[in-house]
Amino acid sequence: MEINALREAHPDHWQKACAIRVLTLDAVAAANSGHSGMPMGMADVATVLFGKHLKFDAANPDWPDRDRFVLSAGHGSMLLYSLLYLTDSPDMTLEQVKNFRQLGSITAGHPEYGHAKGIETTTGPLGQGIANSVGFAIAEEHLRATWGDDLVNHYTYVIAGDGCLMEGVSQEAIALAGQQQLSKLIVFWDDNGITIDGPVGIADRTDQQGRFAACGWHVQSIDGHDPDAIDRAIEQAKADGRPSMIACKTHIGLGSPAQDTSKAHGALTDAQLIADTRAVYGWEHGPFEIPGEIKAAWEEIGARGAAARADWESRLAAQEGDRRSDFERAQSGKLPGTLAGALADYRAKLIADKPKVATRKASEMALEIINPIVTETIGGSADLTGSNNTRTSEMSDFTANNRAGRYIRYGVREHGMAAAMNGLALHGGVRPYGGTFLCFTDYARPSMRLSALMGVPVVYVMTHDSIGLGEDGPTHQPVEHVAMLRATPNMLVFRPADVVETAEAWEIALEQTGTPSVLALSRQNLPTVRTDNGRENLTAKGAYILAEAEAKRQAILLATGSEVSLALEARDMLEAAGIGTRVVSVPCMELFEAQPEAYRKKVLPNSGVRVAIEAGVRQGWDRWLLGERARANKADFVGMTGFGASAPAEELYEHFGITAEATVAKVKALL
Ligand SMILES: Cc1ncc(C[n+]2csc(CCOP(=O)(O)OP(=O)(O)O)c2C)c(N)n1
Ligand SMILES: [Mg+2]
Repeated sequence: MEINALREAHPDHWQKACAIRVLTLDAVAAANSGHSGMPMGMADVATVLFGKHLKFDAANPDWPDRDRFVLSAGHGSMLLYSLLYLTDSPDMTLEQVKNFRQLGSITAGHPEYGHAKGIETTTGPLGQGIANSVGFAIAEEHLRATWGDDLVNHYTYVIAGDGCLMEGVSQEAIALAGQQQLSKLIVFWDDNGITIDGPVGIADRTDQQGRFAACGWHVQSIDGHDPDAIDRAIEQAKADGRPSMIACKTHIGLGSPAQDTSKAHGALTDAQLIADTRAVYGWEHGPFEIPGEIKAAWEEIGARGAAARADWESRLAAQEGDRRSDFERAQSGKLPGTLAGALADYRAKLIADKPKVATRKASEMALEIINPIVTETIGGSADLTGSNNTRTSEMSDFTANNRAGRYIRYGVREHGMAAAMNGLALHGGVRPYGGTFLCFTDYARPSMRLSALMGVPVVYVMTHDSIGLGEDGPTHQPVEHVAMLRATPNMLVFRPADVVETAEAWEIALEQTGTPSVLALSRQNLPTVRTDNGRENLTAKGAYILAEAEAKRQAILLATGSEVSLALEARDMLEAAGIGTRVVSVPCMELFEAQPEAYRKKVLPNSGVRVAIEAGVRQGWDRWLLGERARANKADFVGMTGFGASAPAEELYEHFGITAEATVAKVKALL
């Protein structure tokens, strides 16, 4: 639609959409940075979506049964900030919009979860939002099956750009959504034909509509500036039983001299350009000035869902028995009160039985206790269920025909799985965990980083955690991954030594409300090394004295996971030689770092020599080997310095010198 025709045919719509456009121009100009073109191009779609379809109540932006709106093309953040401000969402004041991209404002360069209510997820890394949205839609389907449609019944809407659809993760997300027939997922593709380097055609000739259709989606194509066409397309998308993609032909930077060029992608700050664009819009108001009647029209839209929300509140209040408190507990992320006792009893039994199992098996055993109690868990694996041991006995698969199922077959889609789990966690009411091999953290990592940045308590069950996996060889043997994960802020990295520590790690991971966790778990069987004190969760301290020196203490061995039993062997040999040796198990460095100095000093006093043992690279260990009262010439490391190899695990440990003997030799050399 030409601008003049649009203005004449839909004057009210035009004014509302222009409010988004000029706020974007003004905020980007004030910040002297940002992205003007996308909000200017998608303002019509957003105006129709918010104006006529999105179920929300601006005054209560965290109402659990609201429709979710995900701005996958996160660089267009001013679209979202404008919408929140115009509809009168409580966090988003005009001051915040004026402080776009400034330190301390909630209007960050890209939308950040937690800055303002109404920002459903952090986007900016292209493709993440559309992949999160699959998790949002799965959560909705599952919770609707669980609680009934009087409590849960909403849509997930997404705006994705060319960049989102070029990113590989979009394919994983689209395929998963198609397979699961997520009919309440509706994606608007901002089909503007432009990315940063120029026209999309210089790098891509994909038939996007064909691609979505091939994955089982309902597909439409419309003029993304025509309000009637947008409205009709949304109606049809809602009516179809498949997830829907609406290709919206738009003009990036609509109405500006930069329209339809990649110049419009970024910051349009030139004063003359902005003035000319305002003139094209027929917008005669000053910077950040929204006339009262246009603001009022938007506020009316913001209040449109108030009655629906109030009705929902009364339906929640009218629930029978414990249903209301159960629903609210699951929403809050609080664990059922009975879990801690059940896990403590379970650990006491393990200490009595001393099973020798792989920690991946230990994880399954812990989940067999957890899943019947914490019924909001949603498990899954990226096609490695039998290896990750993520599916417990009472779980059934979540499918199009079984929405009550709590186990997701993510397929061979680690990145899509991690992104979907972020969406599940962000939706609320469910607790997602999912597995793959630790080495394939690399394939999931962009979303894992966002779990940490957003502070969502996803649990990553990463098995086959070292050369100890053996014959699959160096392609599958993680070496640097634990270090990389430990380097990630706000992430708990557990490498439990045995069945007891694994159960403890699970308890801590589930207690988190603002931090994701990684469980690095062994393929190979490991003896139970914790032989006393099952009731206190010692993993919660991050590191603790597992075995005290008997002879006068001269050495401290620190180890994690499968290497803890090696450390105990080395201790026996050293004690036999008259060298008193303490073994410290270090299941979680982050939690140990958080302990008070007095506790850390008790565990790591300033005497004797220290050797750490971990079948990975040394990076990350030096704090404990060189700092914390240690001396550089009195510390050493037993681990990996390069990639692994393909051979039976025991031979690999010998080959790479990760043995009790090598540990003893290093201690003796230091003494
Ligand atoms: C994973 C990732 N890679 C690169 C970027 C940098 N980047 C931001 S926007 C963009 C181009 C996106 O094009 P499109 O989605 O078509 O947005 P439009 O130009 O239409 O606004 C790029 C490469 C990013 N944000 N995320
Ligand atoms: Mg584009």
